[in-house]
Amino acid sequence: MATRNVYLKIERIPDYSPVAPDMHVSPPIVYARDCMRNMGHEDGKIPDDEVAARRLTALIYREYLDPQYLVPKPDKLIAADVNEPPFTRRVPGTVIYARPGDRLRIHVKNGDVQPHSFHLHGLRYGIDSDGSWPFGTQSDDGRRSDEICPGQTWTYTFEVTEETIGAWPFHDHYRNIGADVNRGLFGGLVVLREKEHEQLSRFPYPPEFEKRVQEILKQLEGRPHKPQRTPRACGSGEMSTVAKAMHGRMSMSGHMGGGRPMPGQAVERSETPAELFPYLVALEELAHAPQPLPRREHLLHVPLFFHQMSGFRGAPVFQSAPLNPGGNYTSPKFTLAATYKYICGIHGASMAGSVTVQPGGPSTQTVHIVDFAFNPANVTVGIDGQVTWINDGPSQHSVVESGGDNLPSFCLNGRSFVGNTPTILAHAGQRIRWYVFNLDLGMN
Ligand SMILES: [Cu+2]
Repeated sequence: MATRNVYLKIERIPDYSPVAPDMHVSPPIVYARDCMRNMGHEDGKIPDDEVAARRLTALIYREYLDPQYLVPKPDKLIAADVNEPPFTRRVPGTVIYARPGDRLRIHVKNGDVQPHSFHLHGLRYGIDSDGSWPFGTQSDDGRRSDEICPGQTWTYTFEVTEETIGAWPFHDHYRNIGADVNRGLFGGLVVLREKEHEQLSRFPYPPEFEKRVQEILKQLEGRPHKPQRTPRACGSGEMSTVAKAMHGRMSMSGHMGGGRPMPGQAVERSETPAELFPYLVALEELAHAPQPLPRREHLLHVPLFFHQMSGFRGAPVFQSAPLNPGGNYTSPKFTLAATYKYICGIHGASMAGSVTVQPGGPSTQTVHIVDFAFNPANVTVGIDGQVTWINDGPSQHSVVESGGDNLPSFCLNGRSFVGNTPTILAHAGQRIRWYVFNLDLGMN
């Protein structure tokens, strides 16, 4: 059997909206669409408050090309999906193609702040590669197959045989599997005969790009490694809310490397070596550009995942700038029935209020801000209503919606509503093969 190594890293995608996964898009991609013009979307668009209400911190298995997890694999999930976001903002993270005769060694590194695992259906494996908690195994150094702690890695081994030709899902199987699968922590493995691999689309790297990257990776291999910080033991307590918020902000800054690990931050950010930096920047840019469609005589491979996306929403649905005395702020139009809690961004949760949006409510409401309260603290508006805050106090204040559970979304490949979901562009007469994965666990 030929051994093939696959490198997956569990990573978060902050502020992911299944109706607008990527903010930096260029035509033909247009997100926040509903081409079926469902209720509330009669103009074919999804309003801003709904785009925000569907946001969550997504989790994915991102595939890398090297054992140091430095260079992400940029290939699209569906080459012919003209709506697919780049690998940086994509759910699920990857689809792996294998062939009979492969011995797959899937190295899973946990870059999240909670433990996770990896569980694959369909292929043959030993008990050390099952990954379903609490039936895992433990290595001599204390790592577990069913509980990969933040910063740790586990290697799962699978044998690919003739009988396993087909499409198989994988997903996190640590404790609360519903919650993490519903954040995007799943993917697919497709076993194809050798000859079918020739027609798989590949990422259009510029000439010499791959060669140069491989050379740099090779040089880096010889370099002495910085001592790894001992990964924090599982069950040693959750991160504080502040540490979590700091971690979130750090990952949102989008810089590769540079930042020093913050106190309380469970995951060490691997520092991107300077030599690689321009290549990774170029890779991201290329992945944002439209890519050539597969040739007419090639079969289109279309892996499609049905699933839900639900989880914690960190990004506020509404938020003012700091308001000087006498200043005011008007919310966006609220199009969804919901209750939003908010606080003063300057003085914190001791100044709190709520906005309830319900059909039949008034179209406007005014809230007076004084030192140190919102008056009235709780207001109700109708659909398409707006709230205006006026700072009547002597101090500066602000209005920040405090987040909570998101509005759950039914998705195809991490995206919701026609116009955002996969849009397959094929040549007349071209054959399409659909691989359909049902990851809808029906748990909420
Ligand atoms: Cu205040």
